[in-house]
Amino acid sequence: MTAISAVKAALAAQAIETPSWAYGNSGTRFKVFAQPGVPRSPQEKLEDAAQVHRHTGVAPTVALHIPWDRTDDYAALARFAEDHGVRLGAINANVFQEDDYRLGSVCNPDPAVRRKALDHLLECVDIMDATGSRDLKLWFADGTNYPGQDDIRARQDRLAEALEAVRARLGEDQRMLLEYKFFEPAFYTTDVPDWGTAYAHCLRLGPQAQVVVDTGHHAPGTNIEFIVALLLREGKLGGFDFNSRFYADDDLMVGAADPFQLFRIMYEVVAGGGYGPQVAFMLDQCHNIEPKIPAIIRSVMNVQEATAKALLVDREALAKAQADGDVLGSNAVLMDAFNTDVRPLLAEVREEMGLDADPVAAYHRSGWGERIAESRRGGRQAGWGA
Ligand code: LRH
Ligand code: MN
Ligand code: MN
Repeated sequence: MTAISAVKAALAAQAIETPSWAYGNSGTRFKVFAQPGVPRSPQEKLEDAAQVHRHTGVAPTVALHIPWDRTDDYAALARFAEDHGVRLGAINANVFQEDDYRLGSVCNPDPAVRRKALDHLLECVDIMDATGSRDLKLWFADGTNYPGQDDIRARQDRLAEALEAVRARLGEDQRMLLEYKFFEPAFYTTDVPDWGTAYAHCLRLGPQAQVVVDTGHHAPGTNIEFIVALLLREGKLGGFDFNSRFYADDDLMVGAADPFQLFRIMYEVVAGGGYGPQVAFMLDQCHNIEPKIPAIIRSVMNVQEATAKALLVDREALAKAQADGDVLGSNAVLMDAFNTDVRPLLAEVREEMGLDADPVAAYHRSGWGERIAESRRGGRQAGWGA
């Protein structure tokens, strides 16, 4: 049995990155409902992210999305973050919201559009240099809607060429994380539809290229923990975009749809040696009808709970049951951990970190929500649908 002190230390050291776009008015596809007090600038998003870290103690970094977080001086933005007790995390590129990208970005048949997209990706690496960010996160909306629309293999060649140009621009300590998504917005072919395609590109690109698993980007029934185990085994799991999906790419609170799946994923991370800074634990969510900051705090807590359960798995007992071919016994070991109520343990961890045992209640008591509703007028849409 893992010593409880080691479990607590591992939980206290966890780092979950929150996305800047979750703080703004954003929602994936339909109406975006405006909320009072939403940030009007990247700085205000960082102020909100700082509240999440202040109450949870495990959300020290914030991912940016360019151009949603465009600003004149990224080094100054990084200093602003630090002054507020957080740091800037992954830089998310965006080559999917301009008219030029109707037929794709880096896979577009038009070399001028490909150049424009590549220039944006390279600009994102410049931004990383200024912010001190380690990771560039790449998601491409590229694909085709109709059979025959474009040449599938030529598009892969164009993709490989752009990725190689980005890789060549990375600094020694920087990485590129390639995200896949099985459909949408393209419906016939998607240029990076699955982990296999992302893996094949990352393998060619070398050690600085890693796959990122967005938990919302799979067909129903996909065994995501298998993908996680395999990528970790190959040294190619760069990180997660955590969220929940009931149907497609819903971007709902992680752990809301299927906490058991989240536990199974975290167990593979822990068992595969991926619980550390080499795997980035990022949220990629939007909060359209629910208050945003408490929703992000809740999401962080959901990841913590799944992690605590994964850390509590009695690995020795499990290995023994597996070696004995004890099907029910090994399953019972995992289920015992999953069925443990870890909330008291996490409350203790928080108190030992000098935090309130209940981050959501502490946030509500702080009055931050009321203060920003009063002081920030005219918050703008900050992401999808912008
Ligand atoms: C695409 C995606 C990708 C984007 C983010 C806003 O669906 O998951 O990570 O950058 O949403
Ligand atoms: Mn994502
Ligand atoms: Mn997504």
